[in-house]
Amino acid sequence: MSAQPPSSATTSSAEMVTALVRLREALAGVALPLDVPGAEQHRKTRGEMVDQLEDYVLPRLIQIEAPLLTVVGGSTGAGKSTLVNSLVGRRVTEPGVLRPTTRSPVLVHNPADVDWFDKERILPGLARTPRATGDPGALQLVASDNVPEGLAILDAPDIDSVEERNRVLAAELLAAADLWLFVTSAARYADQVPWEFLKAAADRSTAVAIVLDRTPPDAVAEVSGHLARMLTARGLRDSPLFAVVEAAVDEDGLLAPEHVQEIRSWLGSLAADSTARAAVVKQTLDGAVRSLSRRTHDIADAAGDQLTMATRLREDVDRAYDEAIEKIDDASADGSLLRGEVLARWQEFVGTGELFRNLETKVGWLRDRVVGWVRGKPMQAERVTVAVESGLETLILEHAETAAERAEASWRSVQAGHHLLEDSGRDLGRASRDFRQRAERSVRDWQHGVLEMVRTEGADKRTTARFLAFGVNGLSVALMIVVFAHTAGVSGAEVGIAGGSAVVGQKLLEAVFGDQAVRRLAAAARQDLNERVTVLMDEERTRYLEVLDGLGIDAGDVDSLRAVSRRVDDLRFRDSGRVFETAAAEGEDA
Ligand SMILES: Nc1nc2c(ncn2[C@@H]2O[C@H](COP(=O)(O)OP(=O)(O)OP(=O)(O)O)[C@@H](O)[C@H]2O)c(=O)[nH]1
Ligand SMILES: [Mg+2]
Repeated sequence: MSAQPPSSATTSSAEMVTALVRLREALAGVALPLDVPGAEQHRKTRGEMVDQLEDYVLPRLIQIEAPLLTVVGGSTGAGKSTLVNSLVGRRVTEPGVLRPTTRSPVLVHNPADVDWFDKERILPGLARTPRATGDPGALQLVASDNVPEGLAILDAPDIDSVEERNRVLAAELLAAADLWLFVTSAARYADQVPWEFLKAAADRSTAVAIVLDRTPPDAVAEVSGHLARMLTARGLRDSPLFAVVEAAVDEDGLLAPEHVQEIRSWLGSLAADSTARAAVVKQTLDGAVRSLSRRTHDIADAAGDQLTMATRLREDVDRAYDEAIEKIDDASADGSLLRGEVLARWQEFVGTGELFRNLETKVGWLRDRVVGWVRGKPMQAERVTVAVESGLETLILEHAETAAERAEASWRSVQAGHHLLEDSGRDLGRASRDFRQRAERSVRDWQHGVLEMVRTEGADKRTTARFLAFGVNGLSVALMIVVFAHTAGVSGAEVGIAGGSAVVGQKLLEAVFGDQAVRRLAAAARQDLNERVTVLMDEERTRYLEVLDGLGIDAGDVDSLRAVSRRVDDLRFRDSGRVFETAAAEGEDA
């Protein structure tokens, strides 16, 4: 072939090829993993679209002069294989009594056209074979002089097969056809499945010819009249309709040539007329591209539904864990930790008795005296630390369990979340196995941090009698107690036993560091605890979020799908405008 400067037509088709390759990538790349309503259908549609782009649209666009591929499709036992054999004039594909018969597609072409049908060019998913294999993953190629150059005939499996593999393959082959030779029989022509296919063909303006096969001679007029009306009503008025009467087959299973003569000569004249052939190809190809671009918006909608569901599932998790963090923060400051062991050990440390009897009336006076009353006892300070550690751990653990349960329950309440939990293979409804250990470490680190805070704050006070009286340990447990009563309104008349205990801590610290410093230290210690709890909970939250992130749902998918579809449409409109301009220019010349 001699090199030619690219004409505007080849430039435009090159742009269209690029746009369709992008469309293929965008479709293949979009993640539709969540089981939202309609997802299964959308995944199927997406698969068919990708297949059609690879099997037919792209190869056809790149090799616009390739032979016209006629796919013979229809219901099981309609007589497709018999028809193909009769058209070719010899037994190239097995007809049969057992249904379904044809499992492996057979493509019959003129010997001169052989190069057009290798695997690199069309239907790349099917291995090529020169002989019958019965393998649905193989395409048998048969060369025959009885098939005109420029036109090939493919015998497909049944569209309504009991075998799914057959149905899927039949649909894939029809999607790769330039022309459908759709075979139905007098007995079956009103069936639903064939009409679903024909409707899809009409929607996509696929070129279709109908063969009404195996019709008793005396019923031909009536049945074909009825069928013609059905075709008209379903948007296929322009499709040629051929009737083949029920006649005996010879020992090779072939019908006498005169019975298929009409179809044969129609196909022959189509093959001979390059303009007519190009028109058929263009009709089907344009229809396929238009339909692909339209359906891309459905897939974009589906991608949007995925995103909405993923967002909802993410919010479920965030709500559960944010609430856990908030509740722990509340509970660690509203006095609720000043109970049980913590309270008992603290009281042991600071002593009770007279101090508390005087509290209500003598809060102001207390500050100066408290140091005198309370005796720092290192052993007891240590016990308070241990009690605080276990109280905090229990609090954190409880909320981690609750958050895990809540997140799981809200996922379980929708099918998409339910399946995600099943597929994750993890027990997300409980806190992580090592959570207790991590919580312990975290609480101890916090306590250590509090100790450091007190140590730093007291750097220049280390030698004062008050500081020495309680030591860093005693003052830091006091600070923890103050944190635990931070929001409890512990002052003056509101004090209860627990509050009273906190007041002692407060006064003690104030006596050493001053009011302002105590407020600052308590706020910092509380903040530090909150940060550590947040880290712990975020690690727990991540288990769920990893499941979501692993799905590959990309917020950009919706827009990129719509953008590639628009690009295809723009090129379609521009190209159809160009055809129109060319036609107009030709009109002027004439
Ligand atoms: N007498 C007669 N028998 C026919 C005719 N067409 C098909 N048959 C018989 O009907 C049976 C099925 O025909 P096939 O050509 O295998 O049908 P098919 O549509 O290819 O069937 P599948 O491959 O299963 O989808 C075979 O036994 C054929 O011999 C016909 O026009 N006349
Ligand atoms: Mg068959």
